[in-house]
Amino acid sequence: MAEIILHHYPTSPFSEKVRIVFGLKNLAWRSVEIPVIMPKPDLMPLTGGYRRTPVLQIGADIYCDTQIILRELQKRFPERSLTPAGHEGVAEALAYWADRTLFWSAVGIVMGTLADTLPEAFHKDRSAFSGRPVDPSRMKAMVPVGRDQTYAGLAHVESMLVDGRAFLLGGQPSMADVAVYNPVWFVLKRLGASTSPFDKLPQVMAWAQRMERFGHGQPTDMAPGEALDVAERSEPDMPAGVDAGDPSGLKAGTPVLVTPDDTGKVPVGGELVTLNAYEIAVRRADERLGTVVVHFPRAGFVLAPAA
Ligand SMILES: N[C@@H](CCC(=O)N[C@@H](CS)C(=O)NCC(=O)O)C(=O)O
Repeated sequence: MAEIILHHYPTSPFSEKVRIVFGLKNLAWRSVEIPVIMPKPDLMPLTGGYRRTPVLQIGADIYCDTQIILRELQKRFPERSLTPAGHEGVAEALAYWADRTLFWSAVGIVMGTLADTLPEAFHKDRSAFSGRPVDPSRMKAMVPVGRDQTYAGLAHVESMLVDGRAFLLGGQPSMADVAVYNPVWFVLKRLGASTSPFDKLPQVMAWAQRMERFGHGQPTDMAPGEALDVAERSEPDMPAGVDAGDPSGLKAGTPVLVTPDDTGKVPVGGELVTLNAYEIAVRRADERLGTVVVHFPRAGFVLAPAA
């Protein structure tokens, strides 16, 4: 199998969600550091426009969004499963809540507290990314809201752990743990362990330490150009195909656009090759790289025929 390449940057919490899975599964991987803000000229040829962080590359297959990244890692490396048998749906649903709700509350604490230290270029980039103005005074005003919502969300996690279990769904870590760890890690790394409301959540703090101990597996740096060379000389894997009974009625080979429904809403165009309840994949041709297949999760992405 081709090497696992993660395009990411150290301070990215969604990247930490993937790095901790590398640790959990004890994987060797290649690390390509990408810019924190646009432009990302060495990433765009791979994704066709998707700009968010992280992106996973395996040969000429490109995985956008941590939902599909984790699904693919789980498929290729089933040992130390992240979806405990009989609890797959609960693990996925809790992870989706953490990604889409808890995460933003934690962002409110971190970004509001650091607002005055962040450069103007960052505020401008994140305004375009989120589709609404991001300015220091608004961010600072949101800190109490972020704190309270993080408290309300993590109270559920605290109550899950209070019976002495090591991880959210039992004795082994699952998708739910790595997804909740993402925003928890973000606050603790950027602002420290005394940040409110973490002083009120002893079980969550002890659990976060258990999670941190998994580490990041074995990363080796890779230059961005080398990752592009890997894609250029690789062929994408055989796609899973389009479900005949898919509610969209779309057929394999249809030209489509795939766009995140929340942030970084840049459409990626290509020919539909995979469609099911969990995944959308498109084949696209890049002038330098040749053919690549770009994979997205179904949840949280808008799929439409290209006009
Ligand atoms: N749903 C996406 C969210 C990814 C996301 O929002 N990542 C942040 C960084 S942690 C991002 O893309 N920020 C803007 C950027 O890096 O350009 C996922 O699960 O991968």
